[in-house]
Amino acid sequence: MPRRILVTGFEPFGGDAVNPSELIARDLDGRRVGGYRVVGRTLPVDAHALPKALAAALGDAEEPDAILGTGLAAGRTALALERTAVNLLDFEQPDNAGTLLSGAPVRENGAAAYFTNLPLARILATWHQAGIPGYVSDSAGTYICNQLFYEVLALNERSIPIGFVHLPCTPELAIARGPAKTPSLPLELQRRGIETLIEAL
Ligand code: PCA
Repeated sequence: MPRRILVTGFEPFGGDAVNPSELIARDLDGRRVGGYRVVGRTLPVDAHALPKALAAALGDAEEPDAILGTGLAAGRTALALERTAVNLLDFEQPDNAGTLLSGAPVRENGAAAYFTNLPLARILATWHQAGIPGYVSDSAGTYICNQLFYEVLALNERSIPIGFVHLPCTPELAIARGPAKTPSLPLELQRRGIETLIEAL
């Protein structure tokens, strides 16, 4: 039986028509990538609903052998491999349920932060060899993506590989937001970046 990797994306938020992370997670669902069978799921941009939706996705993936979260971070210039998740929810904009959290913990009495256990240097080298621009980011922010990343790292009792990638806008999103100030990469290249990362695990 191939190993299973849970790949999560997020629904659109903040006025964007689509979220590339959702499109990629959907596209990869059920596919074989590297040594893994992908279980691709979309999560809500909703701080209160997220833990339950994550539990359901983890159930679908039946104790996955790896987890890769993905989300959109408009303004990023390339694929951003996140190193750190922090125990902080401090939103600049409400989530899709209208919740605006300030200075709240992801988990009461949780560790201040967690690091990913992915092989960052190897993934970067593999990306660059494959012509995919990517870099290591030291902050996944303090919004819903950081919440997910923190939750999956906090739950990691079996020490499986867990990572998170922030994606830039697609060209379509950049055009809608104002192309003079919004960097973008084609969805196809972003998808190949996610596949290449899974192959490098
Ligand atoms: N990006 C947001 C939440 C959902 C998403 O795709 C974030 O960076 O927190």
